[in-house]
Amino acid sequence: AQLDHLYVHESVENVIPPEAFVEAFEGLGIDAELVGDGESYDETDAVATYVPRPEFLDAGWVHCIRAGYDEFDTDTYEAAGVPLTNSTGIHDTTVSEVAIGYMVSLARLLHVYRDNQNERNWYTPDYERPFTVENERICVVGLGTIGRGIAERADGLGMEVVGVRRSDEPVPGVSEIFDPSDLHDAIADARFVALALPHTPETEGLIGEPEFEVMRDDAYLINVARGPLVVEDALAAAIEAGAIAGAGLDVFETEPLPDSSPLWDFEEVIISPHKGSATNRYHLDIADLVSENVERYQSDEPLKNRVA
Ligand code: NDP
Ligand code: 7N6
Repeated sequence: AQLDHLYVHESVENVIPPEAFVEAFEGLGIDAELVGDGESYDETDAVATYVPRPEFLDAGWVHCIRAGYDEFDTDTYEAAGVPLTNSTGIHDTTVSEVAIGYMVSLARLLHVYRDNQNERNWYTPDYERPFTVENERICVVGLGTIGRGIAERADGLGMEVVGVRRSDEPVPGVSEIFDPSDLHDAIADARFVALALPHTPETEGLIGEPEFEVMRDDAYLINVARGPLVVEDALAAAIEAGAIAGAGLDVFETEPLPDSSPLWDFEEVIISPHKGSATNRYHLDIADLVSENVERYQSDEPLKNRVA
C-alpha cells in the first residue's frame, strides 16, 4: 500500500533521542518527521510512537516503539482496521544482560561493595554470603525474546535453567519447561526467578504472597518485564520477613518508583529506573525494525510484530 509519511511522535523521547531516530530513516525513500499532539493523519501515514493517541486511529499503520504495548487498546485498533505493531524481538541482548548483571551482583555482592565504596569502607562480608551463579538454578518465566536471551546467557554461565511458558516446544539452554498452571513447581527450587512475560489480565499479580511462600528463602526475584506482574507490597513484606532473600528490579507498579516505597531501602534489592533496554544504539535497533515494516507495508507483505 502507499505510504507517504512516517511520523515520529515526540513521546519517543521517553526512551530515545527523537532527532537521531528520525535521521535513521534517511535513505528509506519516505518522508520522516517529528510531530506533536493534535496532528491529523490519513491512510498514507505511518506513526511511530511511545504513547497511544486517539488521532493515530486515522493513520494507515501505527508502531508502538515499546515491546510491552499494554497501554494500547488492541480492540480499538482492530475495530478501526488499523494495524498496530510493537518492538518485540530486539531486546534479547539488552534486557537480558541487565538480568544477568543483577544475578551476578546479587551473588557476588558487587552492589554491597559499591554501597561501601560510597563510604570509603574496605568491607568484608560474612564468609557464607557470596556464592557463584554457576550451578545455581534459575527459573525463567516467559520464554520469548527476553526470556530466551536470559536462558541462553544463564546456560553459558553454567546455571541450571528451567522455564515456564504456555507452549511446550523446547528452548535452547532450558532443561525443563513447565506449564503456567505448574508455576509453583517451577519456582520452588530456584535460586533465581526471572520474569520475562507480558503484562496481561492473565499475568497481573502472578507473583504474590503464595509464590513468595513457595520460593526458597535464599531466592532472588528478577523482574525486567512489567511491574504489575508482581504484588509489590507482598514482595517488600517477603523480603522483610526473610521469605526470600532479595530482588533485582527494573520495573515497578508505579514508575518512577515513589519515594515512599520500602523497596528503596533494602540492601538486597537492586533497583534500575526502567533502563533494561537503554543503550546508546537503542534508536537504531528500533529504526531497523520500523524500516523493515515500511518496506513490507509498501510491498503489501504482512507486517512484522503485528499485535492488532
Ligand atoms: P515476547 O512476546 O517475545 O515473549 C513473551 C513470552 O511470554 C512468550 O514466550 C510467551 O510464550 C510467554 N508468555 C505469555 N503469557 C504467558 C503466561 N501466562 N505464562 C508464561 N509465559 C507466558 O516478549 P519479549 O520477550 O520481547 O518481552 C516480554 C515483556 O518484557 C514485554 O511484554 C514487556 O512488557 C517487557 N519489556 C521490558 C523492557 C524493559 O525495558 N525492562 C524492554 C522490553 C520489554 P507462550 O506464548 O508460549 O506462553
Ligand atoms: C522504556 C523501555 C518496552 O516495553 O519497557 C520497554 O519496550 C521500553 C523505558
